[in-house]
Amino acid sequence: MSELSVESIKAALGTVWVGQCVVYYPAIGSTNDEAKRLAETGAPEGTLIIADHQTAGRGRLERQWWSPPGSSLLLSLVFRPAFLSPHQAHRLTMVCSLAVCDAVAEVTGLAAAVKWPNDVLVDGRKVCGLLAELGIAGSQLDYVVVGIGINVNVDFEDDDLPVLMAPATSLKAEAGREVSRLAVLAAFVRYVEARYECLRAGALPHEEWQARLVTVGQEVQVTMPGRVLTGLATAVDADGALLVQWPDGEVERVLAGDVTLRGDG
Ligand code: BT5
Repeated sequence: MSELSVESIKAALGTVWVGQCVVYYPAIGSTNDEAKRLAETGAPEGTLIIADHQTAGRGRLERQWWSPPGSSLLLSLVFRPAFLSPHQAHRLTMVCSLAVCDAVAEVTGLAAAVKWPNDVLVDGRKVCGLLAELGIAGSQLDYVVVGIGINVNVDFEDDDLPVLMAPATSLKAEAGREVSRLAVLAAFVRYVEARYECLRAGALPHEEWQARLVTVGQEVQVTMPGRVLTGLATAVDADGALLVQWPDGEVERVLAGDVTLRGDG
């Protein structure tokens, strides 16, 4: 029996506005697609779209997000951050990935880290991916949908695992016990709300985010359209761009593209 339902989610959440409007699906293509559809038809800020199973879960660049039914947290949140401009939208990914780290620590005691730009790792393996998608009206943000997939009780050994780009793990595998998806969800949503209120009040999350980034201080291979370069990741800036120093000493802001840590395989 699934532990997720609108009733169980509403009973578990102690937030003021994040998740107060909940849309739950036993199965759906992608919660991000549904969140964007709802955002475009006026869904209020904080709307939570959550599913037990996704048949077309997406990562960046149309990559697949894989999850066995009933094993994961698969959700999207609708934000309407009128106080941010489009190039500042990555701040929401920072807020949400820090909230994932907070929730993982609170519920399991595990220490989570972040891999630029949108992964959460436990013990060096990917436990969560985030996918932010923007709705822009004119030159302003109409909405930002942040999709979050957390491997809560995924059995990577037992399940019919596809080929993944990097090592993956689940909270169950790392904690050595089943983990309540509702407990992780409730903690996550509470931390998102608190962190978003700080962002709205003008506090920037990038220094705390940088302290959590495994990427900073590492040699990274940067794959950008038409070129692959290796350099040293030295910091992130307020908008979440990675500052990479090339061998000739020049520093470049890397915004898009893929960063591979040396030794990722
Ligand atoms: C991401 O993309 O990591 C963002 C994933 C976001 C998924 C959520 S689920 C709820 C919402 N609805 C959606 O449709 N999406 C969001 P990216 O950095 O591009 O990484 C994708 C890559 O991660 C894939 O190509 C695989 O190699 C790997 N991957 C797929 N499923 C995984 C899993 N369960 N655990 C770890 N790695 C996985």
